[in-house]
Amino acid sequence: MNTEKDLQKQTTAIAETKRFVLIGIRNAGKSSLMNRLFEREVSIISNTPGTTTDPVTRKLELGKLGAISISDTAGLDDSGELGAMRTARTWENIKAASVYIFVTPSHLAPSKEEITLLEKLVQNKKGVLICVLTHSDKNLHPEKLKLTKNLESIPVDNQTGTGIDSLKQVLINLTDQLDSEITPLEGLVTEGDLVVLVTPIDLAAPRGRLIMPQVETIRDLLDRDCGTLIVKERELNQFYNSLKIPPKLVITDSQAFHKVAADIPEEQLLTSFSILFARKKGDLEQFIKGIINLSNIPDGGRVHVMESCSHHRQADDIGTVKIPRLFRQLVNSKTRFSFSRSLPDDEELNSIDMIIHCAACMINRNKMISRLEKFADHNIDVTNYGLFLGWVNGLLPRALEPFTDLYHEYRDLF
Ligand SMILES: Nc1nc2c(ncn2[C@@H]2O[C@H](COP(=O)(O)OP(=O)(O)OP(=O)(O)O)[C@@H](O)[C@H]2O)c(=O)[nH]1
Ligand code: SF4
Ligand SMILES: [Mg+2]
Repeated sequence: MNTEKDLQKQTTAIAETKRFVLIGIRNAGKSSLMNRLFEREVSIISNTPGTTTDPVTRKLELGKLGAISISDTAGLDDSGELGAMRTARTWENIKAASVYIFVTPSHLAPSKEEITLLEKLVQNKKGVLICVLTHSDKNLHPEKLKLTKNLESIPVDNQTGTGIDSLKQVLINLTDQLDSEITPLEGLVTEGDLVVLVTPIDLAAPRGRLIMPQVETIRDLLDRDCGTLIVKERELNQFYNSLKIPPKLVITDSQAFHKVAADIPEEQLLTSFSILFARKKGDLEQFIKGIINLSNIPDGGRVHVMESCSHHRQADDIGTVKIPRLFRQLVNSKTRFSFSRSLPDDEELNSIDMIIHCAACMINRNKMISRLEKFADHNIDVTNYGLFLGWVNGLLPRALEPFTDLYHEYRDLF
């Protein structure tokens, strides 16, 4: 029989877990450590350097820390063209992680790649850095001691498993240090509130289930002891008018904004799932500034539409069809469009004027924030689907009204 914990482990998506990454040079013992942590064979181990080529990510339930995900990665000293691609993927994993576990063999002098890696990780103040000294049955190399003496270091012997319990305890003790992503309705509702959710069931809706932002929002409302009415946009007016308690908030799919706004009173607080996720996963303020700067797009400028997963595209797909059409109609008819599901490289970013991003429900906040920082480094304005569709439907600043501070700061700029 499944315990409640087992069920939680099975149902927590990797995007919602705190992410840990095992990093180091080839043959440092990363995959051996991964298997020790999971107590089973998750990664392939061999004494041939470069055994792990693609990151391997698995979920693990770790005491009061709850569900975490751990990624085993390719060695950062991999060489050649393929090696560079693997190293780039390892860095993507590092950027998405909250905890970096630097794995290094005790008995060997530090390599130049290890020294560079540690310098970069120490500079990057976002994550927690932990050092695991493998081959702990051998003497610690004096240079390795020098390199790691200021880090929290745990000696581990992967052959016997000595030190693994201490490492797990150190990880569990990080619970209070780790920032967890806010829930969709954090600060927006209180116990006893009624919230109306409008979820169109159209061709784009997956068969027989709801999409992740809707599911997470419903769960959050239940956790907060709120009442929920879930309707399609067609039934909204009828049910809304029969309510005895005025809803605290109406949350709609961005694509139904126009109809929903027409069917509820003007004073009713209204926002979208996508705007809730813009705040949860990224930086709502940066997305608002992106909308305010829409008119800066030059003739012939390039807008890049980015998504975070490979969902099936429909004929009238929001990212590749609707947004470009609306943008050309309402902002600038001469705009060029491009699309991707992964981060464009630096050279490509230099030719992009604006990014419109999906709600990013399938990636974690750290990953989205690292994307946003990259866009800011390249001076690229960015917004998200929900804010863009809110603006298109004349619902900005109204759809920001539930976020009181931002609303007061920006309402006069629309
Ligand atoms: N004696 C000893 N051997 C270890 C230890 N950790 C790993 N090894 C051995 O070192 C070799 C490399 O281990 P892996 O776990 O595959 O190393 P890795 O860091 O994943 O290597 P790549 O995937 O190539 O980057 C294997 O032969 C392991 O059995 C350890 O703590 N002690
Ligand atoms: S990650 Fe983006 S594209 Fe994928 S389902 Fe979520 S919002 Fe849609
Ligand atoms: Mg490996």
